[in-house]
Amino acid sequence: MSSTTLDTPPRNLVTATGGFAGTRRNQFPKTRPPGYFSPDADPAAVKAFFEANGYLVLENAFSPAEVEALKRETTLICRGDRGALPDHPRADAAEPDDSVLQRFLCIHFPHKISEIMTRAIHNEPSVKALTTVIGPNVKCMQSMLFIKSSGKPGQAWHQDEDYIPTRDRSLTGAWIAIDRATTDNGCLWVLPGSHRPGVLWEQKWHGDRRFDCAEESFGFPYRDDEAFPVEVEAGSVVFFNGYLLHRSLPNRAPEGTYRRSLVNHYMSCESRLPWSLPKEGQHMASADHRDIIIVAGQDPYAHRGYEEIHKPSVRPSGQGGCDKWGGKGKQYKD
Ligand SMILES: O=C(O)CCC(=O)C(=O)O
Repeated sequence: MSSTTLDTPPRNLVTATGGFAGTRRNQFPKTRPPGYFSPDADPAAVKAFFEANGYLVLENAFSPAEVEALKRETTLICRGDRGALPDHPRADAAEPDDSVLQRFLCIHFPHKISEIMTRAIHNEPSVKALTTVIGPNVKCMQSMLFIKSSGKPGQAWHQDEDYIPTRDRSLTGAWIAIDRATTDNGCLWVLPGSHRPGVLWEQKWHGDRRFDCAEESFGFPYRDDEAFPVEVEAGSVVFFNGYLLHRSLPNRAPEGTYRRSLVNHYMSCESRLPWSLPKEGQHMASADHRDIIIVAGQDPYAHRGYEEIHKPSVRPSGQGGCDKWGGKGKQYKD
């Protein structure tokens, strides 16, 4: 994976912080590793685990009915029934759902066209966890809906702050499992504790068919065999810090199965969000992307107003090449 460029940190990255503190309802995986919490868990334990490891799992955040609603909505979005998607005409009513879903790896900004996806951003147990790990004032700026049918690739090692920069390192992903996620169907893998150095590692093109068009971070002092597979039940949410190295592998489960997940990104309201270029005459340091949703507390910059900037887009899976995502230099090795 990577050459060592920093002093190698202790190998046992997961601290002994108690991971389970609440009412266990499901039995998957049968023995929960540290870091799996229920919505009634002690916030101090949640915060301690997250700060030490850079991730945590909140089980039963979404009810089975809410998960079913997200599943149905995913199909309607892919069919084009919630609004046009670039380069993807609305599906013919006669086309089976499976055939439609297989056209997509991921749709960015689904909340822009879907009330159900927007509602998920405000999911109560998730917001409680977010205020525990981020602070009282929380905003959301992005959503991504992964469909990932069998055969579809994963995403190489990366840190989300490489793409969505905050000023206070508060970026937090909330990865909502719409299907049970396992190592077979391409669950998330994390390098526990890798957020702590606060370094954004360089990135390069990987050329590896296991992964989509996004580049891969390299040069960090962690090995693949230190990674933890975050296997979760549908309805669980994996929270992870924007500096945490994470990846996912392809869905290798039998044909006709999916690993759907909705990933929403949040940060503190106190931080400006230098995500889009400054406006004319504006200094880079005052740039503040205002296409945001306040989910908790106060927005100290409310006087700046809010904007609608993003529209849904379809993320390339790499199957048709990566020309539209990073240029023509990106060739797969095979
Ligand atoms: O769900 C996946 O496969 C990858 C998600 C991811 O890397 C992210 O949300 O940053």
